[in-house]
Amino acid sequence: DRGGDGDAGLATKTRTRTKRPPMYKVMLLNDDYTPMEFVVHILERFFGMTHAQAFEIMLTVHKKGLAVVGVYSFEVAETKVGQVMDFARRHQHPLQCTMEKE
Ligand code: TYC
Repeated sequence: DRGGDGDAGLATKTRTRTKRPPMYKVMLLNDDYTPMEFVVHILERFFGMTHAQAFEIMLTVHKKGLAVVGVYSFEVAETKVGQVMDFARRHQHPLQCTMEKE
């Protein structure tokens, strides 16, 4: 049986907690140098947004300083952050992308 009776055979119930995995917000940060169109391109390419959605989120980051661009499992969030940081670095833009537990 399951339960802490030292296997005297008494059926004591132990509750099994099913925890949802934690989710992670992926955020883009504003800066003064990365071109707006480059940010729009990133949002289309790595976050599956339409051009209109991407433009809107880019403007939010530009005006507010940052925005959440998606919420994912740890592994997916880590991959997205890596893809954005690599792509920005390859194009010599200072764009920053970070993740944070929800
Ligand atoms: N502020 C940038 C500009 O004026 C545009 C920008 C938007 C940069 C979003 C980064 O995450 C960003 N060219």
